[in-house]
Amino acid sequence: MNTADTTVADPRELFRRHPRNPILTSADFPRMVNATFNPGAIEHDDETLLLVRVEQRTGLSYLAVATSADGRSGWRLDRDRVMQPALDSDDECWGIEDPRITRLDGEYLITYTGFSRSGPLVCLASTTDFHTFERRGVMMAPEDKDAALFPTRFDGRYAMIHRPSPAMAELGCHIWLSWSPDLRHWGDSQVLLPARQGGWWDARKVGLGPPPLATPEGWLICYHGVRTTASGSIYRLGLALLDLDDPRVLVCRGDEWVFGPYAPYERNGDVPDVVFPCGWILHDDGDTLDLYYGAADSVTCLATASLTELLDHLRTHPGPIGGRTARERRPTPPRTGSIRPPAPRERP
Ligand code: BMA
Repeated sequence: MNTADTTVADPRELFRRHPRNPILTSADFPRMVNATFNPGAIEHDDETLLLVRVEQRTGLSYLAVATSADGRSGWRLDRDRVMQPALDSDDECWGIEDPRITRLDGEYLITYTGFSRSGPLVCLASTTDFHTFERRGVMMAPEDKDAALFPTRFDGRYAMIHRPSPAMAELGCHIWLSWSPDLRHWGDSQVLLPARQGGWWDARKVGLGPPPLATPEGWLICYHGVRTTASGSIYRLGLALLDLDDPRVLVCRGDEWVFGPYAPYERNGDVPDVVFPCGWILHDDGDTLDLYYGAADSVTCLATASLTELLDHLRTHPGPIGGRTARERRPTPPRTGSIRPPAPRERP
């Protein structure tokens, strides 16, 4: 291992850190803030747009827009392009965090965590320009977070991945999938990707990273897995694939983590040993995938991978799905009168 290069853990790593990481820090903000991390990402107006979580020196977070022509440098922060929490509401009284952006039906849908009086919950906002944001309300009651919408509907219904937390922490925090006809009423919920058990890197807690990405082999999922150690938690990233037409079916889940804290800015910060992506952008070549992530709950970073290599990796590193096989995980067919299973997806 080359200990002199702090950006390359091992040349065989699938994700390569940008040499100028961190690409955004609190020093880039005109006003003093504590940290900027866990960004959502999307292409908008021929630019890369990040919606970064900005933690103020009050401890509460808001969301700020940062744009760049190449997605790597020259980030512009516009004082007026921000989404502030509704501090007078129960839902967001302690800030808003960790946005994921999905383009659907001509608008951008932003799922984010509201820090409510009863803990984290899942909220929705929409925008067409990232100048003004319309609040669409709470979608999942507390405790729930790490939510993102699919960029398509299935048989007319919206699908959302999210992560409720059980009151009994020893049961583990698993990733769920829920359905809605209108983005307000959610149901038909099921565990999609459970935390594994015992010695696994993703044994205690898992949560979705960026929104699902349509690939020829299925919906690519990047999720964080949390390992608790004697000196704290380690947040690492793994991959899984869902069936393109029926995302309830977990087709494959990798065994190893594919990205973890290594560089100093990931190992040191407010919360050490955390990499936490909320957005990724696939380039026009259909292969270059830019992953935008928060490091150590302090700064915003970029790592790049080849989609082909990620899919190859999943093919060659299949792991246990979490105790049950994909077939067993498929819900029993609905009885007469209940909601129909999703039909083939409408292509994004
Ligand atoms: C998660 C979220 C993230 C945070 C991570 C590590 O539960 O709250 O916002 O980055 O923990 O602290």
